[in-house]
Amino acid sequence: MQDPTESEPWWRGAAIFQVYPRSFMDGNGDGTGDIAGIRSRLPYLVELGVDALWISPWYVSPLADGGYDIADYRDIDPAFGTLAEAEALIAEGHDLGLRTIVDLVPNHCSDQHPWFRAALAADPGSAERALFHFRPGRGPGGDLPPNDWQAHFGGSAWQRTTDADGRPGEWYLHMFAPEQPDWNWDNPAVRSEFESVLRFWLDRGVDGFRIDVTDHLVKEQGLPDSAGHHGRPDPWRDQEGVHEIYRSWRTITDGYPGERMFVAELWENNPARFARYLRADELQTAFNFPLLKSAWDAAELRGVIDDTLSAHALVGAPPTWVLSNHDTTRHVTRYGRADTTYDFDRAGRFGRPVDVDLGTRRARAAALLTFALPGSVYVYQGDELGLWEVEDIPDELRQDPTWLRSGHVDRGRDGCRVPLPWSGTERPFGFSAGPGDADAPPWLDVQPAAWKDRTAAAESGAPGSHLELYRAGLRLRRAEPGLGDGPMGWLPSAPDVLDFTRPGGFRCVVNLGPSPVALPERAEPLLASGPLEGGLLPSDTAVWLRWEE
Ligand code: TEU
Repeated sequence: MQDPTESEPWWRGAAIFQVYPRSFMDGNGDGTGDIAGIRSRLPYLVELGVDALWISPWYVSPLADGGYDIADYRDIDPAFGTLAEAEALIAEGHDLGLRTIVDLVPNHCSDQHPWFRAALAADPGSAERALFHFRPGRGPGGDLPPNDWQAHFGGSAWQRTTDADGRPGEWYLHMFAPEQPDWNWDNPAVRSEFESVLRFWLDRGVDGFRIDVTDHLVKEQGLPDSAGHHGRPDPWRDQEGVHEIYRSWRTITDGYPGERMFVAELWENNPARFARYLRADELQTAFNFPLLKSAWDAAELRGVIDDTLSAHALVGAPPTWVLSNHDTTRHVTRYGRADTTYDFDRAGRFGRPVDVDLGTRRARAAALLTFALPGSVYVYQGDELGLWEVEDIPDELRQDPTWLRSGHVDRGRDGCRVPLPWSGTERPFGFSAGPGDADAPPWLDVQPAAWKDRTAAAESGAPGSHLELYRAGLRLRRAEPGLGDGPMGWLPSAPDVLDFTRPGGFRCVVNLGPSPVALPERAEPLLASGPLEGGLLPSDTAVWLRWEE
């Protein structure tokens, strides 16, 4: 980890913790996580050893999509607190050496956003409707959607409106839920609004922005059908015009002190297309999802790491490494299944047998792997505790719009958003710090009883716990000059083993095979994800070493 006094920007090697506010910590006993709860846990995050927080949307929202449906980009939803509390959190974080990245959702807003309400009330062809993608339907009476696009949550990407006289009217585009109308980024008024939103939060001291669905903002002119686009980008994403937006945003953030940054949410498998967003005049970093999607397999992981490093080297950007987030099945569960890969086909994997102990061992090894790789690393809340995906959620409690929109096929993402367990041996495990008995139950009241052994209190100070492994790993990562940003080099290894070095005599060896392997000679273990037995590195275990070349 480079010395903070060096000239290198902080985001090139930072460890960043994702807070999903609704499920992190409830500070007032109403059963919903909030800013008071986050503020109360800042010492916990400092002790964990992270450099920054990424806070998922905390803005005014009807929560049709967990807060990614925003009705006011410049204010905090009362369920989470107030703008003054948000400003206090940012300042308190800075006093403790923690930076704050906020979530920016520019592709769409909530259907309760005032500008969308005005668009619905306005006439076809009006300036209000030009802020979004309103189109007449096709076919007799305009009863068919304007094109064949499908929403990511299922169903058509178009919702028909009803005119003031009660007759069916135009349709509007929503690449996600109908409650999330897409902004029309060809409209200068949309561009200037978001430049204003950027400045609003930069003026309040945020250190960066996580850009939601970064590649979706600009759609192909004419909104053509997706059929027949084989080999070309989908007409709703990765269009050339999007880069001009990010060049203008980069100019804005570069005008502020303190190395303000962007991290792009970019589900882009083509490394060359991915790297174009990270050019020197665009975004500094992007989530590297191929590693998250990869199987627990040495050859596959080695390939992903090599592709990642070469794509980022093209543009001089630091890679990022992430294993889970609020959208993906927690990796303790993924790595505990026979099929350890991930993609959005959750329905096909749901309910498959999970060996939690195996998944936990592999998750521990994966943590040391990602902490040792070049670039920055993200930790999703609860990963540091070794939490697994909660799959046995009663269907009537599911709130993810994918459950409804997929026709009750995809049970969605609630399972990785269960409120965190902090203390005690009974649910809700200290999630609420309110007046005690009067506390309301958590908004998603499905914490497994077995989480009593994975609360922060149970693991804090417990030798060999997940939390203590994360603390030791992040502490060493910060202390090691060769970790964080910078080069790495593979060493020859058995097919099931990843073995690489970082500057300063640092070496990381991960055994992904079924049998123990010999530890390297002339090497002193610094930290291991599990017990080392008689000079051997057991299966599904990682070790950090000081070695002499
Ligand atoms: O997620 C977008 C996302 O993960 C996928 O829908 C992906 O963009 C799509 O499949 C294209 O490959 C972000 C947020 O992380 C998520 O929580 C929101 O629900 C979503 O955008 C809408 O804002």
